[in-house]
Amino acid sequence: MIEQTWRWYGPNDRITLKDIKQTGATGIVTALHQIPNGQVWTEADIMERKNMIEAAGLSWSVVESVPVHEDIKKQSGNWKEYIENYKTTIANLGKCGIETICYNFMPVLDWSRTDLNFAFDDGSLALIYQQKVFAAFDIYILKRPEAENDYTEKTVTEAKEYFASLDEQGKETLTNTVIKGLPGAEESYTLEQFQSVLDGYRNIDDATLRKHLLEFLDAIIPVAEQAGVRMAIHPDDPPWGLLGLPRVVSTLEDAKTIINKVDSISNGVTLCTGSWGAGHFNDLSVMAKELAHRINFAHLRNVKRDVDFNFREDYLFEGDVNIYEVLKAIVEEEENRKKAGRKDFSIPVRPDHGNQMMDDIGKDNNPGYSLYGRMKGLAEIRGLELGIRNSLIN
Ligand code: DNO
Repeated sequence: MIEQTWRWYGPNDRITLKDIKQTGATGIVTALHQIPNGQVWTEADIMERKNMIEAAGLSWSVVESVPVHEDIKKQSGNWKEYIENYKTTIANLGKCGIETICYNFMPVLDWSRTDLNFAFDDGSLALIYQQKVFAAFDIYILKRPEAENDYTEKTVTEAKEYFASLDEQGKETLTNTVIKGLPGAEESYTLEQFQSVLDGYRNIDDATLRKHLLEFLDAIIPVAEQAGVRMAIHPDDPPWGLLGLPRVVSTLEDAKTIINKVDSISNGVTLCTGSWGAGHFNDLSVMAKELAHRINFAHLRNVKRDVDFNFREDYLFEGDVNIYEVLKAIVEEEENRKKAGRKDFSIPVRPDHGNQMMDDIGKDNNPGYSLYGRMKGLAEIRGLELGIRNSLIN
C-alpha cells in the first residue's frame, strides 16, 4: 500500500500529532523549520524530532523540505559551503533512518497565489491564482521595471482596472499574499527588499539556473545514494515564470532533464498534481506514467485551470487533473518495485492542500493546510487506492 502521510509543521502546528493519528495517516512529513537555510541539520536535532513523532505512534517518512539556499541557485556568495552543508544534512538524515527528502529549486518564492480565502458556494475557502491580480501586484504595486512586457495586452488592461478597484487595505492584503508569510517560503520581505532579491537573478536565465541545478545534482545525488536517501524535487508552483525569475521544474521535459542527469533512484521527483496541474500544458496522467520510475513522493490535490494562467484549487475529484489515472500509475509502480525486490517499494503520498471548512474556518491555518479539508482528501485517497487495488491489481 502507498504510505499515507500528512504534513505537520512541527510542535507549533495547531494540528497535533494526536489529531493526525486519527486521520488515519501513518507517516509524518515535516521539516526542522527552526534551522536557518543553508545550515547543517545535526543528528541530535533530527533525532529529537524523530523521537517526538514516534512517541505519538507515527513515523517520520519524508522531510519537506531541506531548503536549497538562494546562493546555491545563483552560485553566488558561500554557495560551495552551502552545498557541503546540504550534503552533510542528507547524510545525517540517512543515518537517522529518514529516507525521503523533498526540495525545490524555485528562486525567491516557494509558491504563489493571489487570494488565500476564495469562497466556494458551499462556504469553504480555497487558494486561487489570477493572472490579472498577480500582474496588478507586479506592475502597479511592486512596479518592477518592464513588468508589462511579461503579460499579454489583455492582462495588462485587466490588471489596470483591477488595481484601480483596490483600496489601501486591498493593496496591503495582496502584497502580503504574494510576498509574505507563505509557508515554505522561509523568508519574508518588504517591497524594497523583495525587488533587490529579484535583482539578484537579473543575469540568471532558465539555462543558467538549469545548469546550477544539474551541478547541484552531481554534487548531492552520490551522497544521497550512499546514505540510502531518495531525493524528490518538487515542481514549480505555478509552473511558469513569475516576476522575471527563471523556472526549470515546470514541465515533463524539465523533469526528464533532471532525472536523466544522474540515473539513480536517489534522483527522483515529488509528483505534485496541483503544482504541475495548474499549467494547461501539463497532462498529469501522462506525467505520472512517464515519471513513475522516479516518483519518490506524491502530493495529491486538484485544480481548475484555464489557458490564461488562472487556476483555483479544488476538491480532489473535481478539477482538471485525473486523480484516478495518477494514483493508478503510482499503485502500479509500487507493484513493479515490489516485483523488482525493492524493500522501499512503498511510495509516500499525502493529501496536499485542502479547503478550509467546518471548524477550520477562523482558525490559524497555514494556507492550504487546514484539518478537515485535508482529512477529506486523505479519506478519498485511501478509498480510491483500495478500489484501484481491488479492481486492477488482484
Ligand atoms: C506548498 C508546498 C510547498 C512545497 C515545497 C517543497 O504547499 O507545496 O511549500 O512543500 O515547495 O520544497
